[in-house]
Amino acid sequence: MEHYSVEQKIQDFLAIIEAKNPNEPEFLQAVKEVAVSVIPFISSKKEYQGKKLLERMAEPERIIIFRVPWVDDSGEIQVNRGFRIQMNSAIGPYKGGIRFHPSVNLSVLKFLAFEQVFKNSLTTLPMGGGKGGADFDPSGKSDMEVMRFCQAFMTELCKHIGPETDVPAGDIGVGSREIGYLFGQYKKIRNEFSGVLTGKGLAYGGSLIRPEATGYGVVYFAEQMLKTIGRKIDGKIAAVSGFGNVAWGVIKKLDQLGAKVVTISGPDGYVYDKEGISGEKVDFLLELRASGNNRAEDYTKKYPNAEFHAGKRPWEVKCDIAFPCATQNELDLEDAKALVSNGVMCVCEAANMPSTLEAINYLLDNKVLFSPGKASNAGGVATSGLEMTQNSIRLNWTSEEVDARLKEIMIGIHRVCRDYGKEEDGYVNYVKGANIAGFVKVAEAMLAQGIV
Ligand code: NDP
Ligand code: 2IT
Repeated sequence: MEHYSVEQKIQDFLAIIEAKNPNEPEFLQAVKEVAVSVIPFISSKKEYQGKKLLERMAEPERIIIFRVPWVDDSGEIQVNRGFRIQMNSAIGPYKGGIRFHPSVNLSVLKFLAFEQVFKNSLTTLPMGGGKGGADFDPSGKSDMEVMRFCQAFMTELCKHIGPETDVPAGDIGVGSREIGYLFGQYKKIRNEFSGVLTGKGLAYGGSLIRPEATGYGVVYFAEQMLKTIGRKIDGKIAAVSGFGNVAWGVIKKLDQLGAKVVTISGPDGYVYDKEGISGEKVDFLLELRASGNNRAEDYTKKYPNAEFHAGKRPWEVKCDIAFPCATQNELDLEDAKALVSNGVMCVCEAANMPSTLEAINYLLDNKVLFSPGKASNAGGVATSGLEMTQNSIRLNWTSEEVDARLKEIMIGIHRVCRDYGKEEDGYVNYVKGANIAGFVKVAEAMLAQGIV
């Protein structure tokens, strides 16, 4: 055994995960990224050895898959597939978003639930990890179709969640409208008004700043990263992808802090606005998203000085700081090379796993400041945690109070990532730092609770 190298341990571990989870490329990608950082750490700690901690973390505690039948506006019956992955409850009730998108499948939700466990641990709040969703495509659906779908989805999901068990929230395709319909149906069936969901409207238990929180948190994190090299957000050129909830929050805060945001993107291509997306243009992003067209190109109808690049990603534009805010694997090796050759200093992930493993390794090798989503986008779920606290104490905090707590949490996450991720030459590997720091709290709780 003494010649059993760490490299070999990683290979053997991944071979088992791969055999157990065939046809799940996104899940394997997420596990691999964590294993490469965490297995060497486990090997260096006697108390963690032989406990199968990572093996246990990579196996969901429970997966619920269910039929979601509903009737569309033309009277036709539609059948979708619903999921909830209850990944790990060692440090608190399962917590994580719900995604409605045609690309949703078991692999995508398992990768998201796995990431969520580490992310929630990093927030320091008592939240386990989970994720759910459906292969429902909200684009082009009427408001009443979305309502009927949400009701059908919750009719089954409500048997498996609760404020002390599992607390879902929004994600791609699930915003305040959907959370409202989901909450209404839960309350009707369970006859219980509780903090079972976060991202709720202000009138029924929501928290101020939750809509902005993911994006604001990302920029607070980027501020801390830049500070380590003596730089500021002010005056920087920023490239952003997506134009959804997270992209909006990122752009709003970057604009406030004096950066010039020059891109947004959608599934159709990207927009380059050399004058900068600021002021009323930031508010227009909300309208653009609410239109349900999913076309970034529509921005140029309102602001004709901006250019649209069909079928392309924004990473070819020269920028100082880059924020992928759309979806998984939207920044690959070629994109990473383009960013580096254009002199990017910081790539801060806002979406979940937007960069491929090859892209991450290239950015790390080139000593770019790079932060994984599980660290830099944790402000969304952290503020969900603050919403749960306000629901429990039956009080509402002011925007200033929530924002101050969010900022403090992001600074704390940055600090632990730096502490665990600092390399001999002083470069901070935030991927390693986030994985190890996120792992430790969950591991300690699991060890204390026995083999369950
Ligand atoms: P939104 O639904 O508001 O926006 C998502 C954007 O990404 C849309 O423009 C969407 O367009 C686009 N998109 C989605 N899937 C694809 C795809 N396969 N290819 C190209 N574009 C795509 O979602 P959010 O802003 O909430 O989420 C964005 C990212 O941030 C996701 O990775 C999410 O998991 C992550 N995140 C969200 C948090 C939150 O609090 N909301 C918290 C932390 C992370 P379209 O619908 O047309 O595909
Ligand atoms: O990916 C995420 O962290 C989210 N979609 C937010 C989850 C939450 O429970 O607020």
